[in-house]
Order: sequence, then C-alpha cells, then structure tokens
Amino acid sequence: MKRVFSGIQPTGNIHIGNYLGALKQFVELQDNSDCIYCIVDLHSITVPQDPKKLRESIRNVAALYLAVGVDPKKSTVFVQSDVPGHSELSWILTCCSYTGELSRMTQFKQKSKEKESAPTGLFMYPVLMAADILLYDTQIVPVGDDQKQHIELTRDLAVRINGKYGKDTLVVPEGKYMKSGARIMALDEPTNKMSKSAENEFSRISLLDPPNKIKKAIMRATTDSDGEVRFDVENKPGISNLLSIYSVFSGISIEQLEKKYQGSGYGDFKKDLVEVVVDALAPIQQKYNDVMESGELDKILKEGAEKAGAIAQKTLRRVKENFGLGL
Ligand code: AQP
Repeated sequence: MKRVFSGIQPTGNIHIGNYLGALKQFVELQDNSDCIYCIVDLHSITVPQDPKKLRESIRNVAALYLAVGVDPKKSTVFVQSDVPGHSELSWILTCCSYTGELSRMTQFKQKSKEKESAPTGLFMYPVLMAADILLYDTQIVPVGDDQKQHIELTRDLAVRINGKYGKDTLVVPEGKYMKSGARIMALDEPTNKMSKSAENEFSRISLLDPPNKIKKAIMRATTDSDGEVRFDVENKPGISNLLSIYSVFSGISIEQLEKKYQGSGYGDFKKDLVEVVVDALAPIQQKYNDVMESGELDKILKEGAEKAGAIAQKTLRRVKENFGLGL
C-alpha cells in the first residue's frame, strides 16, 4: 500500500476550499493506502495565535477530519507537535536548503509582504512542510494546487539529500491534486484563493457555517455584469468559481450546469447553489457534533501520535545514520 501524508493548519474554520482541494482526497485515499493525516499546529504559529483559541482550533480541525469521513480505524490522525520528529527533521532539512529557493516561495512573498519584520517562521514554513512529508517516507501528498511549489521544494530537497547522503535516505514524494476543486477562489475577490485567515468572513464558506451565513456569502459573491452562466476563468472568474463549487458538490458537470441555467440570470443559479451547499454540509455538521459529544477525540489523537511517532523514529534513525549524526 502506498504511504499518503497530508495536513491542515488549525488557523480557523476549515472552508470548502480546504475540503474540496484536500480533505475530500483524504477520505477517497484511505481505502487503498496507508494514510497519515496531521493537524499541523506548528505551522499555525508562523503567525501569532491566541493560545486558547489555537487549542480549540486543533480539536475543531481534528473533529472535522472525522466528520468528513476520515476513519481513525483506517487512517492515522494526530497533532503535529505531539511528534517531536517533525521539528528534528526540519532542522536537518534547513541545513540542506538554500535561502535563495526559500525566498522564491510565492506564499512567503505574499504573507511576508516582503517586510523585514516578517516572522522567520514564515520563511522556514516550506522546510517544516517538507519535514512533515519526508518523515513518513510519504509517496503521495493530497493537497490543493496552491501547495505545488512547496511539494516541488520537498522533492528537490529529498533528491539533493539522496545525492549527497545516499539514495535510500529519503523517499521522493509526489503531490496529488483534484481535477476540479484544486483551487477554490474567494467569493468576494475571485482572483484570490479562498483562505481561512482572510479578513472578510463572506469571502469563504466554512464547513460549520449555518445556512443563513452560507446564503449571504453566496448571494453576495462577486460575479460580472453580463449575466450569463458560463465557465470562463479568465473573463468570468466569479461565476466560474461558483460553477466549480456547484459541480463538485452536486456531481453535475459544468457543461450540464451551463445548459441548465442558459437564459436564467445569476439570481436563480445562486439560490440553487445555496441549497446544494447547505445540503452537502448538513451531514458533515451533524457528524461534527456527534464527534465532539462522543468524547473520543483525545484518545484517537493520542493513539495516532503514538503510531506516527514510531514511524517517524524509524525514518529519523536512518537519516541521522546517513548524516553521521549521534552516536
Ligand atoms: N482555496 C483553496 N482551494 C483548494 N484547496 C485549498 N487549500 C487551501 N486553500 C484552498 C488546501 O487546503 C489544505 C490545507 O491548507 P492549510 O491550512 O495548510 O493552509 P493554506 O493553504 O494556507 O490554507 P488557507 O485556508 O489559506 O489558510 P490560511 O489562511 O491560514 O493560510 C492544503 O492542501 C491546501 O492546498
């Protein structure tokens, strides 16, 4: 079975972009692969977090993993900072990375706004992400396509290290991206990706949003003035984004949707989309409440960390041996 690894930051409520780009793949892969899914809390402190809210958010993301269908009997689910190997391998990789390649990372450039006071953690984020992946001899990484550059860096680091320290040192992973849903855009500015930490809460739909919030976000979503429901990312990014969301949640192809709404305005299309999204999220919200009430979450995360920790130790022993570290 192939080894799969991925993670999501506990930086706020998981939105439909995280779900359609990454989480949906988590569930699909777990029947035929050895899956390890992590709540990457060390990544979240690359920007300041309120400690109380962060702890809540970690449990919230873990519960959402289970609510969308990640099954702890099939997949290993744990919190990143519970396995110290992530930080240890991250340092080893740091020493093999170049400041030039890290400076070129788009996410760093966007989030740091090229300020001198940008946190060093933001700069090192891709190296920690590479450590997360390489620590588990991962072959497949299901992610949204905003992570492509970081996956490429992870591959570069693994190949570079294998070239210098022996080809068995690290497994070179591959990214896996959805055909549709790999990049869901912000509802207010459809040229930016949907993001947990964007200021405008109506720019996203979170998995736990109530129906009235979903309705407001969709009805206010930026479209264009020609009123034609047609998929054209370049000229009609807003309606194209809504068409993608409608299509992945309903299973109806974009071509069929274009036909269905030919001649009707955006209003009818948006009203139907509200219903589709509300119906799709209702069972997830119900399961989330069940998980939270079950009191099983902490046990699942503890067992997950033990399982992940054992795999991590094996990789670290091999890496340290090849680097000549320790006795
Ligand atoms: N808009 C998106 N469309 C499709 N996939 C997306 N992902 C994120 N945004 C979209 C994928 O979700 C996974 C988890 O992302 P993350 O929490 O590690 O960090 P992120 O990519 O930085 O996500 P956010 O929502 O934008 O969070 P903040 O605002 O905290 O930075 C990844 O697989 C990602 O590709």
